[in-house]
Amino acid sequence: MQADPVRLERSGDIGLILVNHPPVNALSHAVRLGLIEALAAFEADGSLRAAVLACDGRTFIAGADINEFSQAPEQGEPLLHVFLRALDACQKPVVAALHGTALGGGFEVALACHARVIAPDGYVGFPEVRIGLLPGAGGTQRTPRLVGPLVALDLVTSGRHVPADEAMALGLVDEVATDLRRAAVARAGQLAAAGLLPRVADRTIPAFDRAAFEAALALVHRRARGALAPVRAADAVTFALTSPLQDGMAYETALFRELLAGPQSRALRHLFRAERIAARPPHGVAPRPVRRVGVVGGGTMGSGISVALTDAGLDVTLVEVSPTAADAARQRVQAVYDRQLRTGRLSERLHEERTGRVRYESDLRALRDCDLVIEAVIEDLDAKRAVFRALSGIVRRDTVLASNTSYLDVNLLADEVDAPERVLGMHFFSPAHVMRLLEIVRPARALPEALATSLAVARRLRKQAVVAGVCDGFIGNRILAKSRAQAEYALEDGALPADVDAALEAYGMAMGIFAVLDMAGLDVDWADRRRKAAIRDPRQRVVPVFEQICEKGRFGQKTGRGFYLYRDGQRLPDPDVTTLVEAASAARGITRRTVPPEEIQQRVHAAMVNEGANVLSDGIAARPADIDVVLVHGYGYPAWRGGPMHEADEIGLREILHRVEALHDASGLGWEPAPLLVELARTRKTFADLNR
Ligand code: T1G
Repeated sequence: MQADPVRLERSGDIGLILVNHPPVNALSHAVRLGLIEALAAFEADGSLRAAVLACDGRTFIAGADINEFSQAPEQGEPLLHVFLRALDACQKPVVAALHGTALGGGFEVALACHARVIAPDGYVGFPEVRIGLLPGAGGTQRTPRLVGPLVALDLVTSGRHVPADEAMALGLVDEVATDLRRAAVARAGQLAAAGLLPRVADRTIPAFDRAAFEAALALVHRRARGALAPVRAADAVTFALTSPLQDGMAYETALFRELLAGPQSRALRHLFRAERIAARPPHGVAPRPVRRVGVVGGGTMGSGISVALTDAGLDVTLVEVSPTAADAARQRVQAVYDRQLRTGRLSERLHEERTGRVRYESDLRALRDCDLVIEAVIEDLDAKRAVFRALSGIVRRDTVLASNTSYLDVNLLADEVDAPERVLGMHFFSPAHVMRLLEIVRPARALPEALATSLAVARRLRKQAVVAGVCDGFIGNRILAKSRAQAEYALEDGALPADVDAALEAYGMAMGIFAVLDMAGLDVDWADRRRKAAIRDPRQRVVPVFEQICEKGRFGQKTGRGFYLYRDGQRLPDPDVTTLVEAASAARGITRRTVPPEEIQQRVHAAMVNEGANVLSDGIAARPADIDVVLVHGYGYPAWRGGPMHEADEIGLREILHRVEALHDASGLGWEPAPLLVELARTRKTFADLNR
């Protein structure tokens, strides 16, 4: 049993209430109990005239202990409110010393203190909405009193982390101090000497622009796309504008309990754990240090990967086939940074530093000192083989060699090098400097050190890594191919692209499947579909519309027409596509019908789950939760649904099996129920049982 996680020490006549509960000083039951006891001891000690509340380790309290939420409610006593009420009643000043990420309940504790001092590299925030909750210990009521309703609304509904300098500018903290502990002790002494007890709770809501607040509220509702927590958090802030603090706290608690008991928070807390388990490195294996990274190929992906690596502080050398091509790559990287500068997302200093940190070469030998090389040339096996063969004679034997391929067999690339155990796939998603998902593709001979190294680089890039086995499409694209097939079948059955996309967006997807295809460019997929057509069983049901659109040279947004017509920045139904779809129905002898949105949603979801079960059986994904992480972070699956496999458990696998059997009845070969799904349904087990 760990020693008491909270202790009371002193610095002269200033008390130090210190929390030590690794890894993030979460407000577990023991910590809450310790805080109550330490505060009482501080108050009772007449020789202490003020106190500082601080934490050991990497961060100030980063929030409530998420693991406790799935435990029985009685575990929750004493609630955080008990400690906060004791703080409110305290007759001696307590100053919070914030470092690392003072988040959620941690920042709510800080708001109940009499002042807040933060380290220059510290952050504050309310990430509760990211796990389907809202600040449940006064955050929605104190924050509008401290910094006004508009800032409060932004913080509690976005969940974003606010850096120290912005927190100071907004008035969330009172001081930014490099010597944090000393500054907090000094401030506590000053408050005591002045006899001041400034409480956020004593403040009233400052004057604010009501029209701006109403507009911000409307934006929260629009952006929620089915997520409940941001909307409820906005309700709580709105309630604060016209209610006494205690009434507001009671209302906030009611909303908090409603969300905690609901499916969305269960789903988002599932994802919180799943993301960390998916990215966990092999136990006891040290990653190799990576500072210099080579990128081969400076097209859209190669330049995007170079930006992601540069943003993470790595030294990047990008190699293209010629000086002209290398310069074109430089221009692509430059364009990304110029846009960030123009839109104010990047300072002049960082713009200059980052654009200057990438080297552009046209000779692979420039990569000889690299610790990692990422190949991002065209999706052609021979072209990639040639790169790996050449690299093998240039880089060190322990340099990790990774391919950005989206479906090719990485084992075949490993065959080309002298030390195949250091070869794997790092499948980025476009745009590579934006999309969080990174599939780490592990071929048969890859050593744990190579895997650990690529996972460490993913973490450095702040990417969400998921390890995949080698198959056509790995995890995400393999599942997407099946769900997209169902979307195309729905066209033949009677729907139009706009109907399918509307149904999927109503489901919470960021964008409908056909709109995404038009945005990415149909030509990208066309090559892949031709490749698959060459190896596909001719008895499988295939809808010809995609190919027919491509044969007209229509590749989506970039040509002004694809599944939709693009005019004056608008996406419009294309009558030509309607004609093609109707002809496809006729050719298959289908009498077109209205396909209800729920049917489209269920068929697409069932297709994902069934193929996900096959992906698991084939050992391509280690656990169902990894599949959820891939679909949420790479394919716009609504996070508040937890991912397709989690959602299947929520619906029930017997029902899911019935839906898959219906797909099989309607579409035949290639739609057989996955044996794993059949087995789980038969034995009344869940995918969650496989996540352990
Ligand atoms: N509870 C329990 N464990 C937590 C935790 C938490 N709040 N936060 C992190 N961990 C574990 C995590 O599972 C991992 O464990 C390890 O710490 C390192 O995390 C009342 C109700 C703080 C920014 O939502 O955002 O307060 O996998 O890998 O990348 O109103 O963790 O190693 O075993 O993420 O450096 C609100 C969630 C809670 C913060 C650090 N707070 N955490 O990121 O490390 S609800 C949050 C994070 C609340 C109040 C409400 C991040 C981080 P393991 P990590 P990191």
